[in-house]
Amino acid sequence: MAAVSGWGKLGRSTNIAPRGPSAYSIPNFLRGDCAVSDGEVFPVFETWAQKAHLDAAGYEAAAARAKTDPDGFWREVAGRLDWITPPTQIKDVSFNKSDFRIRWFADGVLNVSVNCLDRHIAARGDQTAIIWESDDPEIHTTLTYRELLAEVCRMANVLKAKGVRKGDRVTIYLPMIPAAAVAMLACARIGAVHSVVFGGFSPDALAGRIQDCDSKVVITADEGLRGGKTVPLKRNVDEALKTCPGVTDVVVVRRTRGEVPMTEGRDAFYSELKTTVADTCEPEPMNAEDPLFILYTSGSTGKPKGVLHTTGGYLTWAAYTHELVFDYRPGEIFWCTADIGWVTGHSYVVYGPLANAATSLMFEGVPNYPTNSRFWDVIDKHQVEIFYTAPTAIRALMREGDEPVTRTSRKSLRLLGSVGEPINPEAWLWYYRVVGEARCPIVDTWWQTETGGVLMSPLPGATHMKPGSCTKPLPGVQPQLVDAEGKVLDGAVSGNLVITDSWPGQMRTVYGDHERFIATYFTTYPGKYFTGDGARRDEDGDYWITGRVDDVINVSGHRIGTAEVESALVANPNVAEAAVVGYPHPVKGQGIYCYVTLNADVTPTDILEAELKGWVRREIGPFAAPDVVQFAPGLPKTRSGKIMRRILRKIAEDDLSNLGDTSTLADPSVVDDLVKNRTQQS
Ligand code: 6R9
Repeated sequence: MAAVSGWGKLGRSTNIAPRGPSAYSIPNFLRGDCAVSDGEVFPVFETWAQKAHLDAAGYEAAAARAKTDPDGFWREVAGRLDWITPPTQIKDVSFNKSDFRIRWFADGVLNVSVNCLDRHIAARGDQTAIIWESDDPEIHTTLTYRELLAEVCRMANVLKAKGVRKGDRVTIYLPMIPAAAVAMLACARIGAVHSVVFGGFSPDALAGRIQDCDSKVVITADEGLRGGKTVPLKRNVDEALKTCPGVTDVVVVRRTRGEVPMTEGRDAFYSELKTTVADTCEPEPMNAEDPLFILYTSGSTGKPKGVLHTTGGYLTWAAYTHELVFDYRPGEIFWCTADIGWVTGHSYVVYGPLANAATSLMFEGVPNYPTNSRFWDVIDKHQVEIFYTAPTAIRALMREGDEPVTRTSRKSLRLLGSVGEPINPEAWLWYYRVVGEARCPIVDTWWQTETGGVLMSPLPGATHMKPGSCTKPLPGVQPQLVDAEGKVLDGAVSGNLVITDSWPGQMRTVYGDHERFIATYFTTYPGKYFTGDGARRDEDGDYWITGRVDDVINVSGHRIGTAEVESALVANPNVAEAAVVGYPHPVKGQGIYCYVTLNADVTPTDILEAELKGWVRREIGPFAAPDVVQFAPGLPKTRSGKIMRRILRKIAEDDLSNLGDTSTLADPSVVDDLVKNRTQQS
């Protein structure tokens, strides 16, 4: 059946109900308390302490100043950008409901594309801004800052010719090709607000995102190419637009040159449009608090949230953290493997690196194509110095043994990074010893779509490393652990992670639903930003993220709301009810475990199981395909009808000795059935 306004039928609508730390569904191997204990500390390399932007004393001083002289500190941080009008108002924030506001640098005026491009031209116009490594290892291209600026101006002029004006939303549905960065920067140049939708999302998911922010223009490609397989992007757009009557124009970038249908009067090829426009374009002066982009992310309710970031604070934070965390120097070759469809791609493929005059490597392919040496071959080919990827990729490659790594040189590498999910100590140590040959520090960076950039990470010249710990907050970031009732927890303890004060890169609202923004993030613990994550703090004050405490699961570093998967499942005509939980998965971190109750007249079969997995793939996207579907004649419910997810999580985790109190269930016998028929995970 057709989903409601493209979002999938909305299932539960609950506020985040934090579980106590004891209820975390975190596998033991991710807890940090297995074979490698917190005892294992890797001190700062002496050479790094000497040359890094911040050493330990510098870090302490910056953190202290951010507390005692916040305006002076943040003014200085923002001073790294070129402002048309430098801000005189620095921080204007209240997390309290009565006078809630988050404003940074509010009277400042600037343009993001100027900061990422124009200002580098005089000294670095001929430096490579983007190295594009294609899916095919034989093909790569480079764009200098001068070339990138001209291309951005052309795209900006094309958008203007399509009627796009300051404040209008533009949806970008592109593969990892330079045009993706060009499209983002072109929007920034003319003050349009981009919404990048990951190319792995289904037409239905794309439609929901287009409708929610009411984009009139969509930028896409004929097809994507990953691991030798094509992705039908334009066809997906055509499908999505059947329910998006507001879209007037589709700009199609040619990637594979595959045959795609073009709708007369709506669709046009970028290669033709760009010959009709100039390669210069006046940048739009933007207020610091004008929106820069919207990025949809999963929460604990069915409908993804349009996380809105603004101009001055976001760029300040992306640039500052990129320099500090990676100890970045202009001209170094930086590779973040994230797709631009996720926040990591926004902040550390495009905005942070380009604001800092980096050479940013953009990779179209996948880690295991054509061989398991691909990452390391690319590092050698382009002499990459800083490499930033996700634990799931590290775990997958680790399984293939050391040889695909050790047969490459990797001599250019000097720093490694990890992001997206907790990294288990085994994977950390393999990354450290085999990939980095014990000579590259690892920065385990904890952050979120909502935070704009890194909030906690070791700094290579300042902080010791512990496998599995994101260690300390960056200067100006104030984490706190609280219990389920909001009591502040001190010392070495586990709890729910909140941030007590703002930082410039913080999201400003949920697009179109400010109430939801406040309800989601600031009411569970009034006056504090609730991250949705649980964490442990050890005796040294180092933080260990234990994972989500809400109904969000993290599959290969992709955030998926269990409610989204449930909504997709119940939209299937055979399904009466569904409950979805995460369970430990050796490569993906978490896998998707679905309990499905079928309609009375439907017989459970292997074919139906496969059909439901395929159904979710199509409804949301391939990355959300269930790992396990268990048919359940009944779900464990309280007498008031609430599904007891705690029990479902325990069964999925195969932790049967610890099902807890089932006496409050309306029908305790359903649990026996679920346990008896528990599906063995692959
Ligand atoms: C940047 C990004 C955010 C969620 C976050 C947390 C998990 C991210 C992590 C980490 C442990 C790290 N997460 N980095 N957990 N250690 N270094 O991933 O944004 O897609 O919004 O996901 O990812 O659970 O809350 P996003």
